[in-house]
Amino acid sequence: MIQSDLDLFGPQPQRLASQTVLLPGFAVPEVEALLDALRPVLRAAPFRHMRTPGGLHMAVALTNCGSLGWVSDEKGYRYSPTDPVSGQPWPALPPILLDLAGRAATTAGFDGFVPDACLVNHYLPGTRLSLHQDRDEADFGQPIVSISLGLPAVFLFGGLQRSDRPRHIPLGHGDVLVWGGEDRLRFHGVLPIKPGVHPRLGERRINLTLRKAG
Ligand code: MD3
Ligand code: FE
Repeated sequence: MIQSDLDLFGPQPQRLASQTVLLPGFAVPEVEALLDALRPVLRAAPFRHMRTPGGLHMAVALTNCGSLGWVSDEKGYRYSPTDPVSGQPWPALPPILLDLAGRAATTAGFDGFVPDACLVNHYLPGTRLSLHQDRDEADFGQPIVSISLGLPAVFLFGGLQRSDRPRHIPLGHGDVLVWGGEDRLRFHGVLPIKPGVHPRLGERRINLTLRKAG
């Protein structure tokens, strides 16, 4: 039997909410170029577990590139032009990331997105990210673009109240998610990553979120 429903052009964009679009596999053609661009970033600014204002360490390890980077310490959460570990400016945003983020945003209906910050999250199997809002950026009118690489995750897509029951959205290698407008302040998180080995990235998930922070 000939398989007639094979989707030769890949899955189509999915609107998860009025201003949230999932672009399945959007980054797949760019993965090797993205990893090549990420390598020098991670050399200059390795992943680290930041301290929370409560004095604990985050389960997710993270780093940044761009003119601003998200940091957390005993004093709170904020964006900083320098890496607190090296004392140096964060590595520059690689052009491929800027380009991919701009094209993803345009595809999702947000034209002219020029991020100045890329937060890079590193998850091992078992790592989770609890429900939160992204509210440290200067202008909530700007969208955010997220690129998932490596092991699959279940993304928790909540509402504007912490108590709104979140939907479970599977995110795979190369998937890109774009959200803005009225969805910008939705609560969200990531369930513990299931054990596994990704053929390209091994036992890890990496998520890049591109933001206009300043
Ligand atoms: C949709 N990162 O770094 S990105 C974060 O996978 C963060 O590492 C997660 O939350 C990660 O702050 C999730 C996808 C995402 C994030 C926020 C959203 C999608 C969203 C907010 C509203 C709607
Ligand atoms: Fe977030």
